[in-house]
Amino acid sequence: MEKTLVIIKPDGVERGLIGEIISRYEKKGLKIVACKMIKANREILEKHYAEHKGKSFYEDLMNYMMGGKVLVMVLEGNNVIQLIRKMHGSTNPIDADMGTIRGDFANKTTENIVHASDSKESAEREIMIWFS
Ligand code: FUP
Repeated sequence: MEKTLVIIKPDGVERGLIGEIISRYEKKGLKIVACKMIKANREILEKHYAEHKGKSFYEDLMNYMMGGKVLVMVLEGNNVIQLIRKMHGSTNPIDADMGTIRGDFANKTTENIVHASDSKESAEREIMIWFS
């Protein structure tokens, strides 16, 4: 069964949106097969966001992700990678459709509440980073 890595980012945790977000996954029939709440350090985030190193938003992104606890999960289900990306909505909340998590709850690209793997390769890599 397909798996993906999901992170509820510090603003989602701080704002008390964990229950709301997880309930959407569960209602969609997706299964949480691993879950932990941690304060991410720079080392793990550098691995996770390696593709963005050097970009203009990289430091802001790192600081934001280190600014509070995150809830990291592995979700399992049919086509879970694409489904979760659809449920999260576009990276920039201005482009995210209403009814998606970012469309409903976010107003900034940096603080966009959730992360999900974008391909099978990313999912495998990210699950190894956070749950090895
Ligand atoms: P996503 O796959 O939707 O999480 O988006 P990306 O991998 O492109 O970006 C990762 C994170 O970097 C985003 F969630 C927010 C941040 N980001 C910015 O702050 N500004 C940008 O222009 C692009 C991304």
